[in-house]
Amino acid sequence: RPETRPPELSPEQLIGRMLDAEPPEIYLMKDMKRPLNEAIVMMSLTNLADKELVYMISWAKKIPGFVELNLVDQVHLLEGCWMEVLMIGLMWRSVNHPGKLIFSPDLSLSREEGSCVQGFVEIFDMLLAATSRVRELKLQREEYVCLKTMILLNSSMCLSSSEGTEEVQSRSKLLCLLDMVTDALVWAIGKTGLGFRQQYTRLAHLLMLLSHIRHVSNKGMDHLHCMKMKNMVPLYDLLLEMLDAHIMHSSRMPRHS
Ligand code: AOE
Repeated sequence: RPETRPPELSPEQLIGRMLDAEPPEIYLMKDMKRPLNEAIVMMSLTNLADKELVYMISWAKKIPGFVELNLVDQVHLLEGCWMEVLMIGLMWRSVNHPGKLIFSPDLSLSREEGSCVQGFVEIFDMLLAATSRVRELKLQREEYVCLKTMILLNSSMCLSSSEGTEEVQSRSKLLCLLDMVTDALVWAIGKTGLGFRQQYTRLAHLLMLLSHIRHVSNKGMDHLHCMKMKNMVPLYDLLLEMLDAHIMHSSRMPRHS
């Protein structure tokens, strides 16, 4: 495979760039009146996700090499990973608050508060369990940004892509980027001062987290589709339009939903 990596970007520098790309904290600026009901919680979560998705697009564009991929690949990657990226962010924010999910600094929910939304407790418990695992592993910020970028870059790995020269080039760029992020993660783990054996078992544990996150994300998507049927997520289509315009300049991709 051709080496397209800019030699000046060391693992340490790549991590620096990923740390710089981190999205800001989002405040809802609404005094959450309690007790919460289903409509208030879902409206707040949708509102939050709207804002986060806009930041997510800017985040992805700041990942070195992402904007050099072809546009169709950029869209597929974001489409394939947005819920997982939201969820790993949520786990990261919640890691020091056992039993709670910190959706934003002004919207944290306990399991009981979550249970007012139909079908939410199941997802909630999976998110809490995954967050506990993150806590046990004592995930470091440097490792976290690597994992999040891996979620993005890996999200359409098993989608068959066309065989045109541009597609093949973009695909090999993508694989090269993923290798760079892997090197960065290995470097970050190496910094923790663990022995060799513990370093690669840690690498395995961190990567195994990603399969849980994919699982919870799939469950969350199912749940979201149920909610949409109930007309609880009114901004969904609006947001889709906005994102299409944002990502694609000239809209020529088939819209799903
Ligand atoms: C998790 C983390 C977080 O920061 C916010 C949210 C808010 C909603 C939560 C979810 C979460 C956790 C799982 C929940 C879900 C509601 C139901 C589910 C609790 O069980 C998610 C709110 C989602 C709002 C709809 C957004 C539609 C986005 C469409 C995106 C898309 O199709 N494209 C093409 C754009 C992707 C580019 C970024």
